[in-house]
Amino acid sequence: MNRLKGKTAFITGATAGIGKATAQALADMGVNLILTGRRETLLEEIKEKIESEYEVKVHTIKMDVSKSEDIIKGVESLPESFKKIDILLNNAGLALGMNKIFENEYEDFDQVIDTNVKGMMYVTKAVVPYILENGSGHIINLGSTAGDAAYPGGAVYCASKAAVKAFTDGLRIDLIDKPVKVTNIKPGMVETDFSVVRFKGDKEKAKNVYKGIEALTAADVAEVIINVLNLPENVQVAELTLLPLYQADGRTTYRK
Ligand code: 8X3
Repeated sequence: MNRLKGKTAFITGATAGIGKATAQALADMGVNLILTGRRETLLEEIKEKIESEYEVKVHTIKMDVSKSEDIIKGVESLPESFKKIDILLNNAGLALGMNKIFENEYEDFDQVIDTNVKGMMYVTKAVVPYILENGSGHIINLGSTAGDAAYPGGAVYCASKAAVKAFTDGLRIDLIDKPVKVTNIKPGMVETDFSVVRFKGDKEKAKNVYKGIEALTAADVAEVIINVLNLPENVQVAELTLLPLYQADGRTTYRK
């Protein structure tokens, strides 16, 4: 059953990885999209591709989620037909470096926390009033197994994902008297350009992260998100952990 057709979703970090895969999967369900990201050309390419392949409308906003003024401007300039928002996917996020905390760069702390934590908060604050105006909706925040337990070299990233958990729970509490679902999706290993970004372009290092194990794909995570969004009205998934077969938790993998 498709309960999503005709709805509108707002996605951050839509130009790559899980954000892009979920945009495509939602379009396949007949969901109109507001795609946001920092790379305008990529946003336009994705819009064109999706509008040519699916019967949906796509609006793009070039914005950096760590800049509240970008978000306010982008959301205020939404065309009337995109103001009825049903779904918010707070997906934009990154890790930078895998050194010991005291060997990491201050700038990297800022970028990770500003994007993963403050960005999620800013976008939520800006978009929730539209969801409430619309009547009902669903907010999905991209957490991680990294938010459940820290791992070596992951202190800042893991802290940011632990914050996603606490924020998601707090938001669900704040929306208790409204017909709005709030979910924390926590994937384990997903092979996207996540590790390439983390290792600042070092593809060899990035590849090693997934050596001997078949990681999840962005499309796998997108499929789970669609299923969570498509549940009956009274079913609210608070938190969902998804792992590839040979991963047991954020720190335990079996590599062949
Ligand atoms: C990404 C999962 O294991 O690379 O959120 O930290 S991990």
